[in-house]
Amino acid sequence: MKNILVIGATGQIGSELTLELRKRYGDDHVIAGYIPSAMPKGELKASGPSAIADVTDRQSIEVVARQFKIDTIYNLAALLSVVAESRPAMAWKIGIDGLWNVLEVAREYGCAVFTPSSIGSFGETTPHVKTPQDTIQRPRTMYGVTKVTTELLSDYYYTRYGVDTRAVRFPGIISNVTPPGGGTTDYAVDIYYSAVKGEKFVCPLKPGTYMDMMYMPDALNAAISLMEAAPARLKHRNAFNIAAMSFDPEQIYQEIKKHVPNFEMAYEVDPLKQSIADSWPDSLDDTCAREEWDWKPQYDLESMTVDMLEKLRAKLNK
Ligand code: AKB
Repeated sequence: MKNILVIGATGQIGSELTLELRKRYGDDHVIAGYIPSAMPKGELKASGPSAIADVTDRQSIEVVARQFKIDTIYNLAALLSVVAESRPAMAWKIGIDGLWNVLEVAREYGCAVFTPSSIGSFGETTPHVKTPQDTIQRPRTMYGVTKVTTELLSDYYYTRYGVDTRAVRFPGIISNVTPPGGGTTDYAVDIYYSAVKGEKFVCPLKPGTYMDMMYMPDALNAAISLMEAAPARLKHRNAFNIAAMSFDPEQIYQEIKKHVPNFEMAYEVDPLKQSIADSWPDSLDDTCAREEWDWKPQYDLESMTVDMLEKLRAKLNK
């Protein structure tokens, strides 16, 4: 039986990943790692063990690894793209110095490590349509710089020390549980909240801005399936392109309008978000993930929209 530590367990992905891992591996085998300013609450707190695991403090990770005999770490600590531009030093400290700490503990205690990269690891000079697995990565954002470095450092620990590092490049993740914070793709979550609350949505990106997106159940499945994949099949490790859907603001708006006919949207472009989005791919080619570990998403824009609206209506009592 595995013993898993999720670092960043109270964040957008961590909060749902921890519960999904507990379902699959047993509540007591999945530790929710948190920092004191973001303590676990509710089901996350009640359903299993939690412990302080701060990436910027190697000892805190080491203590948890030793105490709970951890063999797998999901390291989700990061500042998202927009907030990283206003706090670049902190983005580096968490994303890279923090990763270094995680990898050193993994090396010492024999843990496998999943540290996600992102579509943000690409830049203007990357081919934007059906972006290949192996291609140009010259991002100009601090988020992108940390994500490319994450991929390289994770590969380095695998080839140099044999640490079992694996990762995907997450697209924008859409969920109805914990809201994201400070990302370029956040609009695709916020738009559903506005629709369900009966509010007009003000979109920070121009029509025609295509980006890859994914519904949370697929994102969780991707992370767990990759960590369970037979190592002999993996030609790539850090990090796999994965794709489920690509749309622009107009398409998601029209899809929601099928269910909320009075829903209104206006555009008020945020120049920083727009420039980041323009530098990211319109769509990814995920052939390698499909071939090497049988990646296959379940949700498209249509089925995700039905589920998002239903779950959010229940959550917000609408
Ligand atoms: C962001 O928008 O910063 C993230 C991402 C795509 O990595 N959601």
